Amino acid sequence: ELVAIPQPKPKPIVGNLPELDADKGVFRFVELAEQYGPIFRLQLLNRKLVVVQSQELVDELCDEERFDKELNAPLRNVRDFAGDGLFTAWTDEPNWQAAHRILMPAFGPASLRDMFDGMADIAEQLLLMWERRGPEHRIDVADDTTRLTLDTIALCSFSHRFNSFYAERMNPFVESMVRALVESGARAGRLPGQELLMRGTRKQYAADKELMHRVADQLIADRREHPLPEGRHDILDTMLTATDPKTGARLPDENVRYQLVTFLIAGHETTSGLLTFTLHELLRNPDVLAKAQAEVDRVLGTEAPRFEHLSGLGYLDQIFKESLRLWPTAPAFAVTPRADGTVLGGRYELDRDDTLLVVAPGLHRDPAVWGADAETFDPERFSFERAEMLPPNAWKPFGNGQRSCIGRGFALQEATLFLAMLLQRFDISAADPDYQLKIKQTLTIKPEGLYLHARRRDVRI
Ligand code: MNH
Repeated sequence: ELVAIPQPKPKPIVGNLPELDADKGVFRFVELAEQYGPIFRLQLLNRKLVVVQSQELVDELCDEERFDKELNAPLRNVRDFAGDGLFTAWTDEPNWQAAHRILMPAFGPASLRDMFDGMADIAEQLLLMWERRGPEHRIDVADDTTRLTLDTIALCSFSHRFNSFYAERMNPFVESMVRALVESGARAGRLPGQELLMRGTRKQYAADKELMHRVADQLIADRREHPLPEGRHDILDTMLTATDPKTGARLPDENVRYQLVTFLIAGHETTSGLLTFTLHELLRNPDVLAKAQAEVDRVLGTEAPRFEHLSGLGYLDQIFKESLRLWPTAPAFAVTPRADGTVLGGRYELDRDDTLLVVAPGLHRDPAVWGADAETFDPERFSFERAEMLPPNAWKPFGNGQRSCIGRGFALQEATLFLAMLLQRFDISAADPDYQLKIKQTLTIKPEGLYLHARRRDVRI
């Protein structure tokens, strides 16, 4: 009853590498599933990968007793600069467990309430800028939301202001980070030894890594020199001073540096991507946009937004969930079997050293769960009644279990607040009505070339 996992015919040396397509990125896996089904094996140079994209099989992979997070090739490269920070640590590393215990509460509900004002502060800056530029200005959505989310994570977790809206160019940290992430992905697809020939690329990468570490070390040094006033706390404080409830130990300084880099990376690329995809969908779905704006008007009216308003914005929450279904901005995560002889779906035998890649854009279009119209953007899929009916592990934009996203609540609060403030004050429209979605992939995915117009509404807040 055991059957072989389907695999495209491999070529000598490169194996199935020619099946991939840098332009299509992770969506190439979704295409390959049409031909090879919801599970297939790829041999990529000297690595092997099992790609899984059906709810039925992913549900098994989410059983943490049987599978653990794996650092697949791009993530191992990211580990070169993000070290044993939460995102790139192995589950059994003591520093992952300690940081997990110390930092989880720091992103819990009580902390999120404290971070509300910081989030509103940065959102206010961006919206004021849009108002001043006027309704004719072509707003570069990905660029401006990246500034928003970078400044927000830095202010809310480290009490540091990057002031990205005052700079012509993208913050140097972001430039280095984006280049280093692209390089991490590219390295995974190069032939052994190929890098040795690429002197310029290696030099740039080394400089980018150095800059990211310098920014993080500077933040730590600043804080040691200038502690927060009595009674104020932030995440950086927690990282530097909190002790692990289990061992009583503090996080080593080097690990704090890696956590800072990790939070700056993980904390803003994905959320700005979420906002950009969501605005793209709102611009092409006028009914959804109108309904969202009506909800904002009903809940906020002309009041300045408060934390208490957020729980009333249920339709906005459905919109973000549906956006993350079609466009999960961290589009894949990897797991590996804990034991030898693990069998998946009762028929596919796995090797202990197999890497199984859960490809969320494929999973999130599984017709058995989402129907034949899986490509249609429809926030009603996440109405309370319908969301309750979804089978387990059908929707995984934040990863799985203990290794799932620590910033989920943070990201959704930030995105909800920003969208609410935007719709309360502005009517938005597409700057290019014929815009065709073009996705740029680093470690995350983000629309490229999306522009909108924002016209101030006649509301006094
Ligand atoms: Mn986030 C892990 C998606 C926002 C910090 N995040 C993950 C994983 C996914 C993910 C998927 C699991 C990766 C894996 O299994 O290899 N994260 C997102 C998305 C958004 C997001 C789609 C926004 C939308 N993440 C954020 C924000 C922060 C953050 C904001 C910081 C404030 N994420 C993390 C960290 C981890 C993580 C840290 C690693 C957690 C762990 O393994 O302990």
